[in-house]
This record gives sequence, structure tokens and C-alpha cells, in this order.
Amino acid sequence: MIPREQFEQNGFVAVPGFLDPSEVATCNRELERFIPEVVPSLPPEHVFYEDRDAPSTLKQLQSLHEHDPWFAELMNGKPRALAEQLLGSEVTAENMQFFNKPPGIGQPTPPHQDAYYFKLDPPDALTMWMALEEVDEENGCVRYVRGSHLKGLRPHGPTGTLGFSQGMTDFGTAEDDAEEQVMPASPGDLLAHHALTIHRADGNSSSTRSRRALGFIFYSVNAKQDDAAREAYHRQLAALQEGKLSPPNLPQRD
Ligand SMILES: O=C(O)CCC(=O)C(=O)O
Repeated sequence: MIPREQFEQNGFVAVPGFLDPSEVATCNRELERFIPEVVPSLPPEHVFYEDRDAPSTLKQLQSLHEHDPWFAELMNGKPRALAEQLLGSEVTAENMQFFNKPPGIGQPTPPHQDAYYFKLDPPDALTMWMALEEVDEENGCVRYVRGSHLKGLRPHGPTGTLGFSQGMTDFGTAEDDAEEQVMPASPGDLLAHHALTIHRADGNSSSTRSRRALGFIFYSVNAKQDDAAREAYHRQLAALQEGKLSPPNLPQRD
């Protein structure tokens, strides 16, 4: 089956070896430059730590493509071309993220549907996730619920998890369990999922291994921002965060 058929049928697709080992090595080198040189000057809502007082516990970065030309070029190359193929339309590059689960303390990613955060009508968007190192059940690989993108948006509520503040409140039905697919990945392997696909990841239970990945979010040009829904969501988040962040500064996924 071609990737677009798999994506439409299952709500996700795996593309092994999307980047080759030398391209992955370059990504890792660019991150090693970016993290010490640029991250200290980023707005706080684009940088999340497991422990705010310990820089080694960096867990998430937002909008890399806006902060650095190298990452903008990466996002607008092969990932954009694949997004256009999978969504069958032109796309806009919305967010590029770095995800880590530091050894021992990396928290689970709660079950969620990205469409809950994006507030698009129609929700024609996708997220790509690319492993930068071996990722398996020990250090917290991604899990997808096959076919869930065809069944609409499920209820979400606060999770208390920094970076993924909203999660599903009714996750764990018999169908969720039966259809869940565990997605181990090697460096350079890419997963792409539809904005309505239910997904989650375990925490990192290894005491020595990190779990580093890059995320790319693209919207179809056919997807329109539902401004009323987004404003209501921002008001709810601002209240939740006790006014610490002002709505215009909220990142796409927080
Ligand atoms: O890295 C993770 O644990 C999950 C990332 C995720 O939920 C996403 O890219 O949509």
C-alpha cells in the first residue's frame, strides 16, 4: 500500500529510513549547536524542562523553524513534500518541535488527539515524529490507535503534564486497547499521524537512555482556524495557568 493509502486507512503511517544516518547525524549536530547557543534566549513558553532548575532535563522545544534557519530549511524540504503527499493538498508549516524524555524522569505523553489543540475546521492536518535515536518500549515509544481518526474528537481535559496539558478523559475503551499499535523506531524513521488519530507514549523507564525526536506539524491549506473555538480554548488555558501566559503567546501545543 502506498503511504497515502495507509495514512488514510489507519490514521498513521511509518516511513522507515526517512532520513539516512548521515542526515540524522547532521540533525543531532545542529541540535547540539542550537540547544546551548539559542535556547537560553527563547521565550519561556517555547522551552519546557522536566525540572525547571535542571537544564539537563530539557523535554520539549517549540517552533524551531521560526528560531533557526537550519531547522526551517529542514522542515520545508522532505517533511513538507511528504505532508503534501499525505494530505493531498498544499500545506502550511505550523510548528517544529524537539521532544525528549530524559533518562529515568521522562514523563508519559498522555493519550490525546492533536486536533483538540489545533482547533481547525475541517481538521485536515498532520504531525510527523522522527526518531533521533533508538526508541522502544523501554524509553517510551509512540503508540497509535488504528482507525481512530475516522471516529471524531473525543473529550479532553487537563492532564497536569507540561507540554501536553490536555489529554483524553475517556481513553482506554476495549476498542482503544484492541487497536493500539506500538511503534518502535530507529534513528531517521518517521511516523506521520492525522490530527484526529489518538496517540500516547509511555514515560522513559531507562536510567541511562534518553529519547530524542523531532516533530513537524503541517496544516492543509483547506483547514481553516476555528477562531471562536481557539479563543475559548486559550481562555480556558489562561485560567488554568493562572494568568502566567497571555493567550497570544501560547504555543500550538501546550
Ligand atoms: O514524543 C511524544 O511522546 C509524543 C509526541 C506527540 O504526541 C506528537 O508529536 O503529536
